[in-house]
Amino acid sequence: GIGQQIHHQSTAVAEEQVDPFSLVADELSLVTNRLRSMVVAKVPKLASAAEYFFKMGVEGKRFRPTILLLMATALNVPICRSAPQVDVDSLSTDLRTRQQSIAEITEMIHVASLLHDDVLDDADTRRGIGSLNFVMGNKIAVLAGDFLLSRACVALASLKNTEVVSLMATAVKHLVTGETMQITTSSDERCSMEHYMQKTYYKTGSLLSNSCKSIALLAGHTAEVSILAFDYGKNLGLAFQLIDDVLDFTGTSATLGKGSLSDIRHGIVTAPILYAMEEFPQLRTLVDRGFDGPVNVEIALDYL
Ligand code: GRG
Repeated sequence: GIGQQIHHQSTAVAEEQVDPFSLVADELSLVTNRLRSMVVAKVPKLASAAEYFFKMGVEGKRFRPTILLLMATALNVPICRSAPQVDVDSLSTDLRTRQQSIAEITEMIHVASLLHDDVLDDADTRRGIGSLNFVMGNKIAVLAGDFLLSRACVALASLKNTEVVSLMATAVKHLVTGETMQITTSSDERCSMEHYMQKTYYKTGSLLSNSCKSIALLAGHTAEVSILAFDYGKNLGLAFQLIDDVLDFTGTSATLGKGSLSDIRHGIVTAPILYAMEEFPQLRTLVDRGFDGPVNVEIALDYL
């Protein structure tokens, strides 16, 4: 009876096609506006550089803050009967503001990593416009990334929660670790799925897993619930990167906001290549050469 009722209700919701993102659309605008105000700097060049990626129309998908706001909506209720309950009456706007701060911190760390990544890759396009390094030069792009990280640190400190500070600092460490793994690997390592998944967790999974866990901890949930939030973020991050890696082959500059085939052009081995290699071992020779040269890229694409 109850099961059927729940099924009936959930089908009704599915039929209405509620867009989960619309649930937090207003709050997302608030977070975006706060981000713009947080990156104001005294030195004009630094201010305009930092603002560059939070400008109206070039904010990116804001996937991470959206997921974190939805996570807060899902978790700010008592959800586990056997575990100590979250005191709903004590759930104040203060909690929600603190969780919005996690969304802002996460986006600032993410954007800082994009700014540095584009310098490392010498990329000329990001979010459909010129990358900051292309527009203002490498030095300003590196400093703008550092500035965003420092703003994230200040916001993190004001939450006065050492566990959350530690989680978010771990995510930054993992971003740096993942990127280092990507640029320093031997050919054997690059051909292992295990290595790919580890690197992918560091580069994309860790920021989401640790920020999702932070949302749960701020809501006062038990370790058990916060681990579930962590796993959700981790798996979503891994799925996001796997899809991103496929889109690098199938997308266009217009849909990606940057050039396609950028991984293969940089000699980066992603899941589609690893799967294709199982069927076509000849691909290994091209991987060993780092796909250098347009002819090798074309040959590799034939196998995909
Ligand atoms: C300064 C924190 C810091 C790190 C330095 C360069 C570096 C070390 C790490 C780079 C990590 C990196 C670029 C990971 C890829 C993450 C990723 C999936 C980016 C694309 O995210 P989207 O599609 O981008 O959400 P938008 O533009 O929509 O925000």
